[in-house]
Amino acid sequence: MHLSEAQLAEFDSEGWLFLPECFSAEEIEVLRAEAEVIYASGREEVWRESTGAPRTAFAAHTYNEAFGLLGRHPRLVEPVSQLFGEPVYMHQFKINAKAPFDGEVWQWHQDYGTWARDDGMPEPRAMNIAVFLDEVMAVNGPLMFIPKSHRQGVLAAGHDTATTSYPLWTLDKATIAELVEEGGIVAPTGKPGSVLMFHGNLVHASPPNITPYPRKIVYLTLCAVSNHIRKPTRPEWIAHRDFAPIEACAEDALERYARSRPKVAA
Ligand SMILES: O=C(O)CCC(=O)C(=O)O
Repeated sequence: MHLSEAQLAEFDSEGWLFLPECFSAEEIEVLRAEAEVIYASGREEVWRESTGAPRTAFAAHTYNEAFGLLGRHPRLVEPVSQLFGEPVYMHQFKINAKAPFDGEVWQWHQDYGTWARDDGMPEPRAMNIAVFLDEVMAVNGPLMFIPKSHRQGVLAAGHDTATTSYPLWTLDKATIAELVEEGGIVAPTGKPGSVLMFHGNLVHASPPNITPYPRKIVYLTLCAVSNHIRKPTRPEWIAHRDFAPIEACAEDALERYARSRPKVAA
């Protein structure tokens, strides 16, 4: 998938891009079913909320065939390589659950703040490209972005290890109020299969999900190969050490896998 000049200009100006319904219902259905199996497993890579509900599952592309294909999918890998002008490797891979009723907040933060401080990533030449596995609605804990905030560079942050089970470098209220004054807040919503990509310095958050509606999103954190991390402090399954360029799978690989595999009970 190739980004147009207009999309590149929009990304540069706003810091994010929404690409509606890039994956078919058949491709998404297999990923959704596999995600539930992973959440129900006792794997150490599945991080939980204080209630025990799943919060995120790391590194599923390394042990699950369907997510392995998604992690190499040309619809995700190509636009990010295009933006960076070089091949990319997988820095992090996670399936965030934002579970019905129990999905907790993700505080205001910049992703690159964590990649730089915790992983020793030299430059913000990495970004999340996310695939909606469920419909993302205004009410079920959508991602919220402060448009244009990626132009601020790395902002001062504090290491919050208390608010949720997942430590994060978060921004203070005064900084958020100032940025919102300028850029406002947007919360992109859309059908399963839609894709969101956003700059590593774009300030974002998501509120708790107190509804019965699920809101699973898969995040591929793709990093320019020359920008690989230098000083990792987190486990390999959170900040990967395999800096080999991703070789994209065939355009229809996930679709063929979905058609060939036996049904997984959700
Ligand atoms: O999935 C979410 O709601 C937020 C995830 C997020 O902010 C992140 O991965 O940096």
